[in-house]
Amino acid sequence: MQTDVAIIGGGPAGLLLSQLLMKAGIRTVVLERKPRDYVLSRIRAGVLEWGSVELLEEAGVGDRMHKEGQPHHGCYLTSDDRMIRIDFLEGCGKQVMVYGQTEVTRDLYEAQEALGATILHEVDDVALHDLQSEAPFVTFTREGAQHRLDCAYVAGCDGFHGISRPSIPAEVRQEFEKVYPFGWLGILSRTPPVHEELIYANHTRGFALASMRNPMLSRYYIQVPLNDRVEDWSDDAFWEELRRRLPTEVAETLVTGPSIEKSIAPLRSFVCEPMQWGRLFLCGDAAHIVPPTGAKGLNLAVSDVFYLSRALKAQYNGGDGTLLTSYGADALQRVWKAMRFSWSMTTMLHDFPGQSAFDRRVQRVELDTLANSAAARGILAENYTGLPY
Ligand code: RFL
Ligand code: PHB
Repeated sequence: MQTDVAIIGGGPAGLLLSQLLMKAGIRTVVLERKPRDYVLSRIRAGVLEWGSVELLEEAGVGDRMHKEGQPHHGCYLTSDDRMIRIDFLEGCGKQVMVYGQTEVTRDLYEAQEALGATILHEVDDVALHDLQSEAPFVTFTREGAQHRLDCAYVAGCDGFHGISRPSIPAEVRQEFEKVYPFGWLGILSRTPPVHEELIYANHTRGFALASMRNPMLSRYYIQVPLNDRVEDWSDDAFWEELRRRLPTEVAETLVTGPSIEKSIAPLRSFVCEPMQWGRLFLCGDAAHIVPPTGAKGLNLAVSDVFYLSRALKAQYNGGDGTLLTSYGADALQRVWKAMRFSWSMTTMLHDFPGQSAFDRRVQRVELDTLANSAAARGILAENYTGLPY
């Protein structure tokens, strides 16, 4: 088997890259470890920066997003009963789109099918070879048989636990990591969202987030200790705890119902440098992880794909390899800004075990600054809606 770009991983990063490259006449093969239904059953991100919206439009998957997604012009940060609105339009003239990652992935699968893409599911034992040469190749097994895929470039889009990042020799890689001492327990329920905008709630009992997917589908999260298990949390216990952490006037309007998904995600900041080695280029969670507090994970995967698709198109369409050489450096500049933002949102809004009275006062001053300074709200709005590519 032969192609131009071998893409490891059929999550949002891999599918979007394949879609943009195929539209430019560049051949791709996507290798995905899981069945398609499994990939589509993962409930993850919910907020798209406007730059992500525009790249999805360019990829030809904007129609359903514009029909079913909800543009949001602001969000709230709250602390006990105090509500601070961050007006995105006033702060930076931009907005975000609330449209679930599950829907983005589904749209991409359908668009890929329409283009006749080669997406191989349930592949195992993927291994990358000769990445420093001009003729790298990928080996894998599928349905019991061994296969070899020859290519010119490999895109590592296989998430945090994939094989691409560890294919860069350990002595070349530098990894930066911060693990947070809590997780997020999230539920999805067929209930109307408690508020028309997202609410990020700081509370002495711990952080909470009220988000949504559509007018009859809500997504809520509460901060929980790392050793809590999903089985420890009944739906009733979840709703009671969420209610306590939201401002009273909001909590009073909360509509509850059975959860249709419930899971705990740990929080971590992680960056691998470099993001490229020879002919291997890492994209998305394969190269970096952010805590979800800034809604940046999926959006960073999309901006990496922007830089890599642009570089590959320049190489294939005009023989110019400059952007490929600078891919990692270009992507990392934006990655580190999102790292800082996600870390600062996480630090400002969560209750850290053992947090001192000093730390609490500093959190309070940060929230005061947002309440009192249009400039501070502008900076938050700029980062939340997405810095320019
Ligand atoms: P993905 O989505 O993890 O996709 C990687 C794909 O690669 C496949 N794969 C392999 N395929 C072949 N061979 C191998 N050896 C392979 N190993 C792995 C996997 O099966 C998978 O299909 O990475 P991608 O495309 O970079 O996209 C990144 C986003 O998915 C991610 O940043 C966000 O979902 C992060 N994230 C969240 N971000 C937000 O902005 N808001 C959220 O609420 C939010 N919640 C989450 C999240 C990530 C989570 N993870 C990764 C545990 C909740 C969770 C639980
Ligand atoms: C979500 O809807 O899942 C969501 C929204 C915003 C975040 C994190 C998660 O910051």
